[in-house]
Amino acid sequence: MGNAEQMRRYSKDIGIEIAVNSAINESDRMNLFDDTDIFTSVNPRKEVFDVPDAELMLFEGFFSKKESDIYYDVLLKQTKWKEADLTIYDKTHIIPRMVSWYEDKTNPGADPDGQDWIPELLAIKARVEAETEVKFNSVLLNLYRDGKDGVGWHSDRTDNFGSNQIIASVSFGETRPFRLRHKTMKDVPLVEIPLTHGTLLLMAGTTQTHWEHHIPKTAKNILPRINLTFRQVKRTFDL
Ligand SMILES: O=C(O)CCC(=O)C(=O)O
Repeated sequence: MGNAEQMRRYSKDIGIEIAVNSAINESDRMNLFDDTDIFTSVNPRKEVFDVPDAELMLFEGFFSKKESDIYYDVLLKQTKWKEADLTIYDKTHIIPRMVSWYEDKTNPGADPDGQDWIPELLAIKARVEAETEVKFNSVLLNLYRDGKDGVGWHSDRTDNFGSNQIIASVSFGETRPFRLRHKTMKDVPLVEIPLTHGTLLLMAGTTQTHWEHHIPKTAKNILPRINLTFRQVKRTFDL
């Protein structure tokens, strides 16, 4: 079974419609996630971004091509994806992507709707923890079904995550540009990072306080992308 057919089946399994571009033939499609030579290197390519008020570090090829293909397939098929909504000024909007939330049940005040960790997610978490020497207790999975899915400018909430949190972002599937802009220093250039299959991006220090990020939509006919943001959730309670 070719990738296009697999993709159609997975999309049917998880109840989403994925546009199939008839102009892309089967062999091109099978090589879609092979179009980079980063996987030929033994060690991931590491890049530290020299920008004010942020600590940003990228590991391209953090997961090998083989690992990335397996995790992509498993997460696409086995995740209980759901639509989420966002209320702004009393108006509720469906957000253009699907999500799934996992959190340690032992975390005080843990979201009761959190899914149960699956072995593959625990394995990804362990690799990220070994690299960062940080323990994460939760992860948000985002599924961008096609170019119509994206995420608008925002920074990750710091109220129940604690300040100066570290966020470890892992991407599988279609490469999408991840854009960052400084919230107040308008002369600081926009940063654009293509998040390729198997990439790990670390955002630490005051990144969330001073910067916003987004994934733009695109009219291009593209395949799905899965993003995982590992977090350290510390919930606060009114006693
Ligand atoms: O998909 C991404 O790389 C970013 C996801 C994101 O911004 C978020 O989960 O808050």
